[in-house]
Amino acid sequence: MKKHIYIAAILTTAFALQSCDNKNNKAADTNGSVDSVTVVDSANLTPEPIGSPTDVKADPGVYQIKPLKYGYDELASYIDATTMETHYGKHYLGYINNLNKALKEANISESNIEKLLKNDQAIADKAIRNNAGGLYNHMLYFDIMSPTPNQLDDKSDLLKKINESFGSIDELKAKLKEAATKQFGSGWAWLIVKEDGTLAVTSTANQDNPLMSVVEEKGTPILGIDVWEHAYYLKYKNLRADYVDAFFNVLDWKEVDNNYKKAKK
Ligand code: MN3
Repeated sequence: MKKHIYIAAILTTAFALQSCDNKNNKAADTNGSVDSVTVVDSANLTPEPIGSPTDVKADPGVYQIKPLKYGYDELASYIDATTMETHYGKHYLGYINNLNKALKEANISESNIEKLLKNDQAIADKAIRNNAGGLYNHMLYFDIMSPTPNQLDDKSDLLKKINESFGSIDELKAKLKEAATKQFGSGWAWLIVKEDGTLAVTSTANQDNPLMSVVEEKGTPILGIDVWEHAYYLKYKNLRADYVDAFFNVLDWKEVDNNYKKAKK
């Protein structure tokens, strides 16, 4: 028995030494010139953004694209540049061009997006419903994000209202995260101001919007989280909740506060 343990110990030591030797060889190879292993920097795997947001222009029509206030790569710690470029320069732009086309076909010239969303006759047209929602929702989404986000002022009416309605900012965030993760398939999670002035957390499917009469809970959106996979899949894959946490890190509460002030008027 003792002999077996002794042999096992020798074999284990020999294996450990061999393994150590392999590691040393690998280290030597990395420093050497012929068989050196190229260390791949994962950052280099992300393609460079093709262009600049200022190059993105909608086709002639009633609506034009709203300029992005930051570069595609400026939110990169939380939302990668490729996602931002595709989202702003392809998806958002697509909604605008398709809306202009649909309006032209329907012979509608309403140039106020809020009024268009509230116009039941216009929204009965599926192309107008999807693309007018797409335009408004993305305009809001890109506007409330920032590489240098502000928190709410302690004395702001919005913070008081949030504390009254949800208990705290953190409890509001938990509610928004729940709405965002529970939304089945593509859609949006919202913080809205209802007609009676109260705040509510809601969600809508596809590109529907709380200003439309077709949604369950109506109101004016002041914060919107895009939960379509195109908003997060490259970096977060199926982990929508992680993307929502990341979104809160680039959410500029000063913009949400501005939206709140406008919604109250
Ligand atoms: Mn989107």
